[in-house]
Amino acid sequence: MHDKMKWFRDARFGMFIHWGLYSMLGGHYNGKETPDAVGEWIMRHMRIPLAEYKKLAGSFDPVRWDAEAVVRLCRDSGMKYLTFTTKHHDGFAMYDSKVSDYTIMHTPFGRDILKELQYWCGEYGITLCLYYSQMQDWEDPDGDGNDWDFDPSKKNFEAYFRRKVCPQVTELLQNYGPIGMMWFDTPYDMPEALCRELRELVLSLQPDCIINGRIGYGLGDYLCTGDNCMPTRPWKTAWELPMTLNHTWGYRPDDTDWKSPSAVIEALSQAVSMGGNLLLNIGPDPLGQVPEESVRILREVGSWLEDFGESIYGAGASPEFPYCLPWGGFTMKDNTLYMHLLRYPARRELAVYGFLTEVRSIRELRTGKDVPFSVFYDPARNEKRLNLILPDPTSVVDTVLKIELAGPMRTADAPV
Ligand code: JFZ
Repeated sequence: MHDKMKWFRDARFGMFIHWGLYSMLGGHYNGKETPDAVGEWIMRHMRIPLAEYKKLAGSFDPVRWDAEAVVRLCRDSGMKYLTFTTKHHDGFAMYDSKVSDYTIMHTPFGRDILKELQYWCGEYGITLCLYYSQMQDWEDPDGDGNDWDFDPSKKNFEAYFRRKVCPQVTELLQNYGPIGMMWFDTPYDMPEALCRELRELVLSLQPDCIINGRIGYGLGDYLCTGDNCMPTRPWKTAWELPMTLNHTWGYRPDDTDWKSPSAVIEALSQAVSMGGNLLLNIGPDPLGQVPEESVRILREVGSWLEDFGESIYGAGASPEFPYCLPWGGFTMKDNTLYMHLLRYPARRELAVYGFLTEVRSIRELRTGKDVPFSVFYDPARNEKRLNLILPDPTSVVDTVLKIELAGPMRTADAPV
């Protein structure tokens, strides 16, 4: 059977790009700082009049933008898909939209960067996905969220939906080739009937396009966690965690509190061990450049993936163990288990309790070196455990051991 979710489950790691007019402000307007951590909400958080904010388009000229470099960074970082903000809450189209003049084509730059991304994603084998803010639109008088330029009591959301959302989503799915996924956002109290209509529209244009959970009302093909929220245990359904590298999605030069490459690798490995994906954000600056720190972090993640990617791509969660695993967690692919040693134990003998399946071999993933092991059974306690003698770590973040099983993985049930 054709499974349109397969590429998504196999990919595990994607690049989020938040880029728009807000990137030009970098969290500051008229000498004042926006009150919230995120930069892309500045128009609403500072109640910037639409007429003022729109002027930004008149000087949007990101001459350093290099779509190929960005897509290559995506590939070199080990990411398999790229989700681009085609229209964020500010309502500005970062592609050639004919629906209104509020687009990148009406800036000094005047290039359809989405076409460029489509081309380079094709060249580098990256699945192109599109973020689109369907409910909030601070430019449209009837869109949600702008209550300083427009009177909320006079809003006709359905009019905006038919005038802007449907035609733009149609353009996006007709003019840019096969799209892996539509990434909708902040559905709030959008009427369910319209959410259903939106889903139908997407599927009528591209039946294989998947839809994220933030379309609302459980109509998505997978669950989106809250931003930066990691589940506590494996979820059966497909899911994705959107994560920032600092504290903002849109560019903010004053936010230098970056996550370490180790923290990202840990999040990725944890996400996969719970059956999910990580969508990691970059926010290009007003000239179109990806902040240097972001590039540095991504490259380190990419270099870890070069050695240990086998434990991530196409892998998923293993059955749960009755005990927590203080050293890290497992990912699994068919009858192969990957042991992620995120907190390398000081003692070299390690026991995994409740490990029931027969083990064929254990090797350190990067070097292929054999890892000595034995299975221990304690009849009086009716308890089985796997004992290993750990090798020297081969990564300062996450050394991975590859465990070949004789059959499907089984673990002991937790006593109830
Ligand atoms: C939304 C946007 O408002 C934000 O600007 C950014 O694009 C982000 C990826 O998505 O923000 C959210 C949406 C949902 C949650 C948190 C922030 N949530 O469910 O916790």
